[in-house]
Amino acid sequence: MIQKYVYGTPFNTESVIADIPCAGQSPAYGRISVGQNFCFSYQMGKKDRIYGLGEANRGINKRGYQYTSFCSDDPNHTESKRSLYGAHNFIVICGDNTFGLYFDYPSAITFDIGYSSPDLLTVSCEGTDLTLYVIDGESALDITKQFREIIGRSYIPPKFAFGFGQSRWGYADESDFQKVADGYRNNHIPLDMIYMDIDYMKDYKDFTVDSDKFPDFHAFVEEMKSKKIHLIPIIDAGVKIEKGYDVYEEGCEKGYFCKRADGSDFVGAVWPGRTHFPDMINPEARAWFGQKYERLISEGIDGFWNDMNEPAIFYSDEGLAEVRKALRPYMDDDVEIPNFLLGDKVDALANSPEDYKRFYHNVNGKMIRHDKVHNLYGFNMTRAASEAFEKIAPGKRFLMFSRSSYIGMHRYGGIWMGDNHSWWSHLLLNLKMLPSLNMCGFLYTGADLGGFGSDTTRDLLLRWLALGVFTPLMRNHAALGTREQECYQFEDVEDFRHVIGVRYRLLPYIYSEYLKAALNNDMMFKPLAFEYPDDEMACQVEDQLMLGNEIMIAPVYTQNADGRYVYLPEDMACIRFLPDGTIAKETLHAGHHYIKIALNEVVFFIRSGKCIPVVDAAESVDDIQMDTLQYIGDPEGNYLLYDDKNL
Ligand code: MIG
Repeated sequence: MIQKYVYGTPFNTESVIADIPCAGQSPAYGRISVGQNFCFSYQMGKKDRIYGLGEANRGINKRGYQYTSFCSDDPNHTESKRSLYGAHNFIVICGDNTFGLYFDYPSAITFDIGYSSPDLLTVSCEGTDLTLYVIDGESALDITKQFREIIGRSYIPPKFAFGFGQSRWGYADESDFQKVADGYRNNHIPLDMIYMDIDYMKDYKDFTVDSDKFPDFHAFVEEMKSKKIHLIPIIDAGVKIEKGYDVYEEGCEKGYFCKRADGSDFVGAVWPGRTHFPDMINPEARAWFGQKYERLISEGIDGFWNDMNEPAIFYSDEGLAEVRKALRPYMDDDVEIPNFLLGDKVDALANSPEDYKRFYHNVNGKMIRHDKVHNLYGFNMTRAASEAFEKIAPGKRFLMFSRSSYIGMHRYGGIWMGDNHSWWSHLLLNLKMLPSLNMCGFLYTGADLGGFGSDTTRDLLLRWLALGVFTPLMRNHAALGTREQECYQFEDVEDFRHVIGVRYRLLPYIYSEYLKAALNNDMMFKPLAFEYPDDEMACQVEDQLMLGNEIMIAPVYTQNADGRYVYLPEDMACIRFLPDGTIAKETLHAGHHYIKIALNEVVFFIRSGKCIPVVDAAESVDDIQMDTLQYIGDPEGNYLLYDDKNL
């Protein structure tokens, strides 16, 4: 049962699409106080576990820390960070009382989950206009499914998007992409996508392609397609200010950019230099921006990733002027400079909360200051694209994922987990975010495998790929200046061929489970606690997940380990994809086991009585031969297979 409570006059975020009558103002759980600001408080039971918050730091059980939903471009996801790129305000309290809460509020909102006081949950925000949904149900999973139902069906990508993709910030011209294509194809490592980061554009102008780097882009896209490789360009939020650049000129003319209080177009610097931000929250501007994707689609492009849409701002005109002024007195040789003053002032320019108060959205003629609806920007950029796709090519599925998001965006695209590092801890963080994201409707997701920032190592990449084998978005991506981490750059390439090959062998399973999760408002990845709520041991597990209805995954996430401890909540078959292409199966009893897992093996567990489909390895999704399909696991098991031939 879902009850809706409305405080003040909330902004319509369109995250919930079901019509639910208002139940008043006093929910059955917790206490509400609305005065200067809004606060929900609830006394947690000693053993209550708190799930949710989508893309957030720390554990699957979120208890013990404080998180703020405020979409942030922060490339250092250390444990102390409280905000990442998304704002996903759904949690489930699981324990003495089990219920769900969704705070539909588009600005900064803080979840103090036993941080200030161990048993106290508070959710508070500065504004007092919001909608709260309280969900009762039989279990955490049941509550989650009810929530998923009111926010609408999750995005379904085209089938090729379940293949493996290679990306790197720095690929610039045809020869760079050709090298990657050859590196994979010549080494027979499977590949379906190569991602185009910002350098394909002409001076970082959205929807342009640099013709010096790509003399005949259309032909190049087709040539890649003939090799069964899809090129997936990035689109950034900011539109370069440049006379003669039509997107800029049209946007100015039609008033489709975010404006300052005085009505002039707000200026923020990003990669192209000074830019304007399309007013994604204004429906007309959104339709206009979305239509621009058609240019690349007409060149044969069928997938995109939307970046910098928190929106990230390096600095604004106003911010820069202030800093220049503040630093001027210290420019003479003989002036003493207070400790850190220079660096701090300059650092504070980027993504400054002050800048988010400097521009406005035009929503049906009403000017809304950006900070009040900040968390909706990335959502609506992706919605712009997706709604345009439907007009440009009705019924066709496009690959689309975004960096920033709000609940509701899951209907339009997926997300990637942003700028992680080549750290073992981020492999585990990747795992932990999967079920939380699924709770909020984000099914098409994954992290930069191998790690984006810092230098990766061969073993980290292999272990990370062995998790990535299971994530719908399976992409290796790295930052400019880091060690090259395409799979063919490392010794014993056959290990990479094998591990990624396992993804293709499991593709019918991954695809089927994805579709089932999307069509049934189910989670593809679940914490063990959701599947075995009465097993106290299972409820503690933070480094294994249930995938679909049949399997459990338990990847290795520590360096130099030859395996790991795994908890089996029931008897299961341990399945081992060996590098020689054979599949070993060993039945294990419920309980704890040390499982040896070599760097070049992929291991997972099938629940008793269940079986899953497996095919032969292939070098692209299109090359998968369905007539090689067999089932592994319990020979008595039944499996419902979903397939779409040409999507
Ligand atoms: O300020 O386009 O998260 O994936 O490679 C960095 C360059 C901008 C951030 C994205 C990352 C991408 C990078 N972008």
